[in-house]
Amino acid sequence: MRISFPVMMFLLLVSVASAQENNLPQDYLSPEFHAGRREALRELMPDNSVTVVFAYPMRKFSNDVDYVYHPNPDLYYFTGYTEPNAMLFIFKEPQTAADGSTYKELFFVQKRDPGAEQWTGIRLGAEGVKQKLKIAQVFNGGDFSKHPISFDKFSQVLLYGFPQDMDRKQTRGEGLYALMNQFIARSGYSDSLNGKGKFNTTLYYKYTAQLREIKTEEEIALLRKAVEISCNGQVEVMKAVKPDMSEREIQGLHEFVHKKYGAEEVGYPSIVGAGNNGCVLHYQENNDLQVANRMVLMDVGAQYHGYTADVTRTIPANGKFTAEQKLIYQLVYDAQEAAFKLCKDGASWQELDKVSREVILEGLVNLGIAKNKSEAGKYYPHGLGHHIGLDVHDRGNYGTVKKGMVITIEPGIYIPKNSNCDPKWWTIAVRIEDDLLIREKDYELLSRNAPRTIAEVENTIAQKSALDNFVLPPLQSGKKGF
Ligand SMILES: [Mn+2]
Repeated sequence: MRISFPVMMFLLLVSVASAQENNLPQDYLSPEFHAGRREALRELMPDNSVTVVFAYPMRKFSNDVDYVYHPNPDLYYFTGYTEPNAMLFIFKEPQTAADGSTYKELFFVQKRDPGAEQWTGIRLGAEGVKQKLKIAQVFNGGDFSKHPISFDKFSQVLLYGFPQDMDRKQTRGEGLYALMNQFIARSGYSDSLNGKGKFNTTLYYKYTAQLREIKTEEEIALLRKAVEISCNGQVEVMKAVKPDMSEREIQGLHEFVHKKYGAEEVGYPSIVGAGNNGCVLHYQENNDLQVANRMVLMDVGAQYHGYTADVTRTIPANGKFTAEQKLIYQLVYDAQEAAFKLCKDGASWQELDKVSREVILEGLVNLGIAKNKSEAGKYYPHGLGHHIGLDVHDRGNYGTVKKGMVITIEPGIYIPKNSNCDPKWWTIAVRIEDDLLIREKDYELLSRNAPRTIAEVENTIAQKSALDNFVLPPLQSGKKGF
């Protein structure tokens, strides 16, 4: 068949356009993953119960601008839905509709709205959720008031409770507040009942922790990627770092590398603290204009498709650790290694913490920084580690470490200015944080690509960086006559 030139051009344009439309990531969690998680929850739930999961609220950034929306990790885990204004019910037993059909879930989502979508982007709507996320019973939020479901008959309603800072006075419309208020009115729930009677927050927390703490293969693939991206960020920053850089600039380099690899967000506000700033555990001002000849503590994690890494490296900005810095760094490193050795299925969190803490406390006493272990404790004021996943401090138990968990091991020593020790130790802050996948007999160090020994760190800083030639012109806007 001969195709005329105009038709050919048309087909070409259509194919180019559709290729562009489809140029999207393909490695999201599958509908089967989410369905499997709902089924796993259902198996744990007690007889005659329902679990309720609400979307997170939108948060105001300024005037008529909202913060970038972050979905409730639980709702994402059970559905894959990333929009606000939604409410999910998961029933233990199949429920019977008026027409005799049965359903195991109900999902109310925000409706399509061309006017709103022109401003804030395409919504899936009920039909889109059915097709894309393969959930059977999906309705617009506005349909909840008409749905005949009754909550009287359930012996237990499992839910998290509502954020305390939410204004729930708004009752009209189809948004999250309307859904919550209608749920409250129809179920008899109130804040004072939270955790009492049939409203069970304890079981909700227990079951979601039990599920989310053990990662499936699909989740591990995303975490592996988030961690690898974060490690490459650490490597590139080590190669590029110079004493005249600012904390903000170093933060930007990490986050540029994350985005270059397609990570949407950081999993928590990036921590880049030079010298004494490293002693602030969750420092996030990052506003020191010159890291100078100090150590820089960099706790930065890429978030990829909802899953976040959590990797910390502490490096000398001028490329060489001082003698004192080396001694402290090596103590933290040894503490981390002591914990690593015990990491496997069945290990106890408490034991991991104890063994590695002992290394640090003893070391600080031996160096004369503290008179005894109890005094040394103030230089290590946090726990050894935590689960990572959809939350950086992911839900899970902290009793036994199990196969399939992904955890951080992050000992640290922080000696602030004016501490009760020789001033030569002051302002030294070191944290080394790695991400581990627990296996039956050992672990996989997911963050192995980030240099960790003193020699590896110094050798990486000595390497050239493409950014060495990336020089921006000085700003003129502060000058007279600009
Ligand atoms: Mn951490």
